[in-house]
Amino acid sequence: MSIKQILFLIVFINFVSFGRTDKFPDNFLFGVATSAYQIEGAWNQSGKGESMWDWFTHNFPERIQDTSNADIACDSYNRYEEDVSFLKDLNVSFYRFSISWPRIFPNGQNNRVNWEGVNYYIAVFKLLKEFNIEPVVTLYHWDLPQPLNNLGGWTNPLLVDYFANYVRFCYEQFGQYVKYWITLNEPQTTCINGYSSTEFAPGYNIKGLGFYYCAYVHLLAHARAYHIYKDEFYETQQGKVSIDLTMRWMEPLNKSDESHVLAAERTLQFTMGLYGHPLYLGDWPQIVKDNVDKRSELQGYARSRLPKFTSEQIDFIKGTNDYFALNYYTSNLVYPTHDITEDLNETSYGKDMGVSLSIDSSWPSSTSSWLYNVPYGLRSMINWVAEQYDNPEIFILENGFADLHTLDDYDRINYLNGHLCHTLRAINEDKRTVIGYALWSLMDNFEWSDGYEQSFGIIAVDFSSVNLTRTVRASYEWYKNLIESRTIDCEDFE
Ligand code: GBH
Repeated sequence: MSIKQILFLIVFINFVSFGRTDKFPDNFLFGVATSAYQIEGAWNQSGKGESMWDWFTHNFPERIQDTSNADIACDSYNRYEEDVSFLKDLNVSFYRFSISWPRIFPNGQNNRVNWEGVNYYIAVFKLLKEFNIEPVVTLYHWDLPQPLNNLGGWTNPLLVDYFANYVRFCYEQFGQYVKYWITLNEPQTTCINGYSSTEFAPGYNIKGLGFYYCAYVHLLAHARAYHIYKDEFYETQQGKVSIDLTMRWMEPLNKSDESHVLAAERTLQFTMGLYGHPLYLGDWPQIVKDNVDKRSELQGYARSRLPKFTSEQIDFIKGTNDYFALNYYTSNLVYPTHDITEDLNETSYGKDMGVSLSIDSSWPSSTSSWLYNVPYGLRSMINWVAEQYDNPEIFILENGFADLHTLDDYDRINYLNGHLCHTLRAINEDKRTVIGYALWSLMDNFEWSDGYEQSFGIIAVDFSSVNLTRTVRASYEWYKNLIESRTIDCEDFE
């Protein structure tokens, strides 16, 4: 045993036997999260159509660390009963999972419905209901039907209509089971990694344009999905609809340097604000308009690289978030690099912001290159969102830690403990409304461009075994205990 593990045990025993600690509010919701492409497998089983991630991993295996794909993944499509039994054992209040659009509409459109796929989700809903577990449902977690990707995917405004038909069908079929809907997962990630880099599907590196067009189409699609629910389903189903937004907290590299403080704020506006501002305040953030319009003009573009919303669109999008679905994993340090009138030969959103990002060498790393353990960043993020958007109800829907498949995952426990303590402080000391927390993830799964190399689960999955054996980790027991006691030891997490 390492010193760290011994220390953990002492803390753990102390925690179990004396139970003196901080307590979560009685109505605070604890849950876990997954997504369809990452866990379901059965990529072409029972009538499912091809998704853009199927296409991406099959055609560009070299873009995935271990050249793998999610053809089988955790095979949850066939093993959901086992997975739900873990949820029951954990005693979570809710389970966040996503519906696969191409499993419902194999070619993306509603002229052909795959009823086997529909029945699969109904079976999951029924089982959750039997165990009193609230489903928190993501309608889209990156698995776009490939025929729609062929039409330009998230750069094509027609996608708004196709998405509308798909979500209407989901509200009709599944709405009686669902109180919390999420329209789209992390558009920021899709638009950066998928449309401004080759890293994620579809891998279209449309520098300086993809980032904004993709955001524009996502926001319109979300607003459409929101209005459809309000106009056609809310009266009978009484649920809430939100878009899931993710952010790294941005800390000025030098807090006493005003230009660093401004650079950090600018970065927050270009990433979280790009979505939050249209949703809560109307239209793009002013700094985004100023910078992108200015640079586009200086670069000789006939029109700004930032698509304009009409005033009807601004009104249509504003006010369409019933709660603030927030994912938080990590933080960055920010410093300014250039004036936006400089470096004009390079077209990218990074140059539009005029900043560079780094990390603090004191932040503990994970095995994943981008993920550092910075718990106070979550509290800062919650406060930033609350201040910018007039105290919305915040629902943390992803937070988690990567390692290399270890069962004694004390680093993960440490990460989760710190983030939950900072969540509690945001509630108790900062008086913010945070209604719940979803741990990413219930189990190891296909981690996008990292394949199966990085594991995020509190349940380990042996991907080399025939039965895809699930084994609980130390963090699983820790989380189970936390859910039961609703208390947490926060002494070490200042
Ligand atoms: C979430 O993304 C996803 O919603 C979830 O599906 C995923 O499994 C989980 O987190 C863990 O990654 O460009 O250097 O940042 C979190 C945000 C954005 C983190 C893309 C990884 C790629 C490397 N992710 N990022 S980098």
